[in-house]
Amino acid sequence: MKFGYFDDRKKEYVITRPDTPKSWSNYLGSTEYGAIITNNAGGYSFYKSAAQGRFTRLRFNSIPMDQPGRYFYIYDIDKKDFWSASWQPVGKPLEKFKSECRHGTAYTVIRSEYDDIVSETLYFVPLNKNYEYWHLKLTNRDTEKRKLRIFTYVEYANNWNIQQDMNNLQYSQFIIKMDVIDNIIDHGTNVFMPPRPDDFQYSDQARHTFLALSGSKITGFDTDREAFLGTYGNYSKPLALERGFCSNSIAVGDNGCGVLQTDIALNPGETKELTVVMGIGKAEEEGRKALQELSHPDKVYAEFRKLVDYWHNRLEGLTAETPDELFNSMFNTWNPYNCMITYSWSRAASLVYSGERDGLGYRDTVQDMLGVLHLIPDEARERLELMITGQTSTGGAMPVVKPFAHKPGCETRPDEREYRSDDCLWLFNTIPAYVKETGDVGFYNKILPYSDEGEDTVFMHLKRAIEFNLKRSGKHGLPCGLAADWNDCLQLGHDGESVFVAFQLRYALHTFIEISDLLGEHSEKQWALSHLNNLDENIKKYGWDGEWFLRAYRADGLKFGSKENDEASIFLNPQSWSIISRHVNQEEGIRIMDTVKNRLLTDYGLLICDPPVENTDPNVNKSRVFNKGMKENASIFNHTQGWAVIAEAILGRGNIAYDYYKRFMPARYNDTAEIREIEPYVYSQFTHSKYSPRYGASRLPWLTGTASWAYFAASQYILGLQPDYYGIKISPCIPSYWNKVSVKRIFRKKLLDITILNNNKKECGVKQIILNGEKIESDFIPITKLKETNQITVYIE
Ligand code: IFM
Repeated sequence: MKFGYFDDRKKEYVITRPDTPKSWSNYLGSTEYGAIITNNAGGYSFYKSAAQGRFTRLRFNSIPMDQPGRYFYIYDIDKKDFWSASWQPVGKPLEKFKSECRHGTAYTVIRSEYDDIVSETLYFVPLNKNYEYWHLKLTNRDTEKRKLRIFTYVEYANNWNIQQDMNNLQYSQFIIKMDVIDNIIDHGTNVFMPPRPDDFQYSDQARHTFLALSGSKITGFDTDREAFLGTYGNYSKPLALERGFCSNSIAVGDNGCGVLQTDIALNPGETKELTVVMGIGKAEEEGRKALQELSHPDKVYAEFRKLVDYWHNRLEGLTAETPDELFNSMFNTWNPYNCMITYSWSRAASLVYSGERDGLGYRDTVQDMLGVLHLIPDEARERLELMITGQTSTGGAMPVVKPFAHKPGCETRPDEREYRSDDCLWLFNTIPAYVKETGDVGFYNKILPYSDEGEDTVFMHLKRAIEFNLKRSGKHGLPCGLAADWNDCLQLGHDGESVFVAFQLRYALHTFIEISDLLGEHSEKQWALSHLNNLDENIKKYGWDGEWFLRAYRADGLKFGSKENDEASIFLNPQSWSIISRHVNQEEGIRIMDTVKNRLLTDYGLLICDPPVENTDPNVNKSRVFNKGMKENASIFNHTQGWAVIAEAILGRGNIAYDYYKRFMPARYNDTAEIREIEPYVYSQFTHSKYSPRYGASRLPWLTGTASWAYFAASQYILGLQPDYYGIKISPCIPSYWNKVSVKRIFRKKLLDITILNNNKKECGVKQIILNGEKIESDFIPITKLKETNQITVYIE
């Protein structure tokens, strides 16, 4: 069943009916001022942090999943009927209420029609502002004049700290103080306390937000939640709407809300517009200023245009036209946009990440960056430096880095038991990718502090990451498991050993050798080479299980991911990474990936492991806490799918690589949205596998490492565009039935207009490249040969 479609020209996903199987959401704003909005106008807003800067409420895990939000209630004064400008929360019968939601790049438009009144609400955060607009346009399609009364609604947090607001009611219900100053609502918490601008995390300081309305005269207000909704009312039936007017309540203590009431009369065919502005600061200061900036509706449209141009220009940096339209929708808009949102909010703000996490998880963040480097290289460099300074002088990483609180050189070093074995090794994927994208080779020599003490060049930071894992190697000479090794559930113990991390370490050594060559660091190269040879020996001796690679060892020798295990006897990651790390040769790789196909493939992608864990001691594999077929317990864990695509592409099997890519591509499920349930335009953490009664349903949309790896796999391996230090390699690995692909890529400010021709229906192998009329001898184009604009034709064998 279909609930919407991709409008590629506008870069929008259009939801044509509002009763989607789950709330389908979008994000507004920036890393300064962020917001979530759903197709029914549910959601919440936050400043800097979704955990400690949350100033509006959403009640998590409720029915519906997305309430409350940013609502307009519309009341017909003569008929005494009311509805909302989004289908929910009032929820009029769908035979009478028509609604369409357009989720775009950092904006959402909800258009509805009920009883001859058309409403269209545009929600967005203007660029570089700490406030959001809700712009409402009302049109009367009736033959009679209509007298309408409009009410805004937002519910405020009592404390910007989500935990305090949601749980510590005996305290938080007594610190809110609402006010209305010059018709602007002031939402204050802890207002008698001094503000502490340099200590964002301190929750008991004075904070203010404002809510103002422009374009229509205010005729009433409510700031006390119960006064508006009624003690026994609810969002679908607020007391004030049943009565027809507000009570001008001022909440001091208990719970606050932002309701401004305004009357609008519309002649037949007439349209009127009004704008709400809600943001950070005091009503009489920032509120007044924001209102002044909103002199005319044209101002809103001008800001909106700027926002759309900003986002669309960003996304223009890499686009493709392939024979698969759904690939194009994902690749040109939704996947990079998904990467940007994940980069911005890590795992902290969604309808399921409810703010209990804060800051940037080390491994997740470093991986997330892979998806945005080409879009925002300067911003990404800053973030990369932040993460590098989250590495301690031991070479290991702080598990979480908080951008608003991080003090390099002064952070407490984590306890040995807290280090994850894989964290710093992700730097070997992201740092070279940054340097190759930008050509900023000097970055390797940049000196950055460690989180606790000391400093080093980026090159030496990388060396220390390797040393960290070498030093923490176990009995078999493989890296220790430590607190976790990407898979949070395997209980390897500190001294257990991870074969997956061994492949990461191999990848790190291999990459370090490449960088040493680049920098002319010969002794470092020799150092890395001897460790690489040693590691290869150990992997060969102890990592192989006969038909596939083991997943790990516990310190007492217990194996994970072995034919000796009745459950979870094979894991996907060590197989794909044996190829990514170049440990195995082509022939071995093909054998391994054939085994993967036989053992792990399902309709919706590859299982993370098989069979599921049902009897294994949870002290060995904690994924047993999950029902089988979910999360780390034999689900289709989407984060891992990109690695399998990359592995197949390295092996040159374009048909299989693309088949795997498509199986977890969200857009593929647009027509069966009732099965996938979540948004068909964004990636998710996992899909229920055949072991679950919900086979095919996906969960945890938006904030996931799946986004960056899917994008990286598509751009660097399927389309085969691999930036390098002194040029770019173009080596596609595509399905044989793709005869022509066009790609536009901005690379170091130069436009590459690429046509890939596959007349012989092959899967890979570049026969010839013609660059601006000149024949290139290999699949590598040196930067020196590139002009401002370049016509490139790539002929597949
Ligand atoms: O690698 C982790 C990630 O850090 C958080 N989500 C689950 C993944 C696998 O356990």
